[in-house]
Amino acid sequence: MEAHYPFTLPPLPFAYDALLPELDERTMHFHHDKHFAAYVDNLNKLLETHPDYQSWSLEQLCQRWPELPEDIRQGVRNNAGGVYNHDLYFKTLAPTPATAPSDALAGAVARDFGDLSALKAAMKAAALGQFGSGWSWLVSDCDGRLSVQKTPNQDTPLPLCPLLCCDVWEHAYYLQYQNRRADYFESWWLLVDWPQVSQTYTGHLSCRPRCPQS
Ligand code: MN3
Repeated sequence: MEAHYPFTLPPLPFAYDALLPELDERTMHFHHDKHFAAYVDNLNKLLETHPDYQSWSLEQLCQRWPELPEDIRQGVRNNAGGVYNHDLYFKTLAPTPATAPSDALAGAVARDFGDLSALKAAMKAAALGQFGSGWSWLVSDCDGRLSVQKTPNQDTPLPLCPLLCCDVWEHAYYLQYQNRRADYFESWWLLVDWPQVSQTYTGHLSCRPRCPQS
């Protein structure tokens, strides 16, 4: 993702039919080319007329939207979040067969959840417990402690470090799964790119860009 305005839509990192049978081509086209693209376009349109904020990074926009002028505040909150969340969502999906977390991440999962199936159960409970549209997250704090969160709409869990997210907006699954959010979650879980999630975790631990200096 670009550091600041103008933001660009990252290409889907795999073929549109690469996630079959778990996620179908039509869902990928609508989700990436229409929904994700719209968040990018809308965010750019909002910032186009506000040059003072064009140097803000995506993460700054996601966290500091309450400081913005009233006419773009809610729009930036929704669309910067939409860009941030979808960037991570597509980046952490992989067409390859199930892979495992790195030793570092697996150790943290064991410490903070017990095992991977307990983490899955926690993320599933967050996904199904999110009323209406939103997200289920695996996040790390500054000390590398993991937790699961849910956020409504396009809110992010920043400044906690997001490692993995499941989009539970109906647009993420309705074409293929209709109202069966639990079935969609089970399929999504099979597609998690654990090497990518592990790399984000390791990178977070080595630079901890969001931690206050102690
Ligand atoms: Mn979505």
